[in-house]
Amino acid sequence: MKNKNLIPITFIGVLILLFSVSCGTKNTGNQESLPTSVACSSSSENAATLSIPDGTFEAKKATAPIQIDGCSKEAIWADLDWYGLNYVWMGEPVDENDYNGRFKLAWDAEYLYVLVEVVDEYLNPTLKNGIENYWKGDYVEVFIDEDQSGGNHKFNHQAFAYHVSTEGHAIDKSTSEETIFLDEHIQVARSQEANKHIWEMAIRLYDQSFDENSSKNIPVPILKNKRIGFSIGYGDNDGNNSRENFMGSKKNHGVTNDEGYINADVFGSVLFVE
Ligand SMILES: [Ca+2]
Ligand SMILES: [Ca+2]
Ligand SMILES: [Ca+2]
Ligand SMILES: [Ca+2]
Repeated sequence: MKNKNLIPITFIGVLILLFSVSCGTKNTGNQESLPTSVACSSSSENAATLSIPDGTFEAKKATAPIQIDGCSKEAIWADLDWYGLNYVWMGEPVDENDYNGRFKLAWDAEYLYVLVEVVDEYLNPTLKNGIENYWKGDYVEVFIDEDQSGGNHKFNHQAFAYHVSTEGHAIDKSTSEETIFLDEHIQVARSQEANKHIWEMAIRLYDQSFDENSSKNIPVPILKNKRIGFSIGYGDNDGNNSRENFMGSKKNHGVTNDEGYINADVFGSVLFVE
């Protein structure tokens, strides 16, 4: 007797295989670089790229779920203009093959969503030489100050400087001055098409009561018209065992443009709008 389930199961298997080739999977760590030549970008060629010197941005409310898979297929990503991620914070000016970056922002009650598109001719694993080198790139750095209080946050959690690694970790300093993973704060997935890299992230907001030794931390819900402290940067390592460039979303980011990991006063902001 023929197995009537054979065709549907085979069909579903093919669908799963196709999906796994075209997109990455949601993860919070240990992600390898995805295959090249994936085609999962939205068509937003006509979108403008806005450079905003004082780093004040708006995030638009998502009315449909956003899947963190490194693919910008969701309709909202095609709707939004880009923000430039090209202020030189450290290093020499770059040509557009070495580096060019831009990003989009969306939100719902649970997450700030960030879509980062970076042209980078060489992607270096962030943690190749161990956790002590987490800031040496390549990585995306997301600065969040949930209550926009400003002030020192180097070894406390009233604000965060998440170093999001190529492996999918969110890294910052603990109150005991150790380097730790805060992977529950950020889901991230990447995709790559030739030298263009997409980093899609969903970020939970935590306030100063966050305790790295507790498993019972409660994220702060996001509300319309709320404004938070925010900046974003990219550390570009092209194989010379160092961060050759640090590029950012805001023209000035404090002393030598490298104060964000200590002082939330220098952050720009995001306003959550509908
Ligand atoms: Ca997606
Ligand atoms: Ca580069
Ligand atoms: Ca704060
Ligand atoms: Ca690089």
